[in-house]
Amino acid sequence: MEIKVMKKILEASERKAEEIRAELKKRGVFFLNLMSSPGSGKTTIIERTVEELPGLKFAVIEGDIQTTLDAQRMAKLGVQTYQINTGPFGGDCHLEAPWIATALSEMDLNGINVLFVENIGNLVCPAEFDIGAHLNVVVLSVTEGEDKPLKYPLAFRVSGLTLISKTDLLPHLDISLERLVQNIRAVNPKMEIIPLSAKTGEGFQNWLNFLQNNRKSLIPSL
Ligand SMILES: Nc1nc2c(ncn2[C@@H]2O[C@H](COP(=O)(O)OP(=O)(O)O)[C@@H](O)[C@H]2O)c(=O)[nH]1
Ligand SMILES: [Mg+2]
Repeated sequence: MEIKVMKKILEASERKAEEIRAELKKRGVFFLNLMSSPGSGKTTIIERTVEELPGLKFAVIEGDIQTTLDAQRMAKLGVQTYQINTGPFGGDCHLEAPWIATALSEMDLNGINVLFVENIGNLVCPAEFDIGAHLNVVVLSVTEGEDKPLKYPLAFRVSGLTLISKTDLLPHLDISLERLVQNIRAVNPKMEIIPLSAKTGEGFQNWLNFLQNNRKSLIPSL
């Protein structure tokens, strides 16, 4: 009986994810789900992306167990932001499609081109839940070590793009970018990989181009 109920909940969540994906595509909104360990640079990447692409209108859903700190950073940029805190509801370490649907129903999506979800910081739970994004993105900073794609493979399997962040720190670390890329490809041979630094801007244009190109291929009317 319990198993039956669990299956029903998961099926409902998956159906909701499909609905979100279809609805946002119809409305011309490209939806990206950013997943990573805490502190890999997700918020900083979103901030710089918003600043570098003034021609696009962004909306952000921030997922955190506690605080509205990241939402406050977004609000400073004038970006419409919706905060989901899981702390009061048991402190879940991921977001789920029905919560995203609720957030979207309370947001004004008119004229929005790109929606970012900044998922809750960890490389485990968020990967298990389809939240209806058109693209899952892993952000992996160079300080996390070469072995993380092998240790946390699911996040890399369900994502289409890895942003290797904080490349400005490479000269200070004993990490091989080449081996890190090899490990990502060992888990997901089709993964797109863009190394970048949101601090210096190195590689950032490659990410902006990727974002624009994928938005255009998702929404053919552009
Ligand atoms: N050196 C360096 N530090 C960065 C870079 N991007 C972010 N940081 C720093 O990393 C810390 C965590 O960044 P944040 O964007 O809050 O990470 P999040 O937890 O994934 O959202 C902050 O102190 C940032 O200033 C980068 O490209 N290079
Ligand atoms: Mg953040």
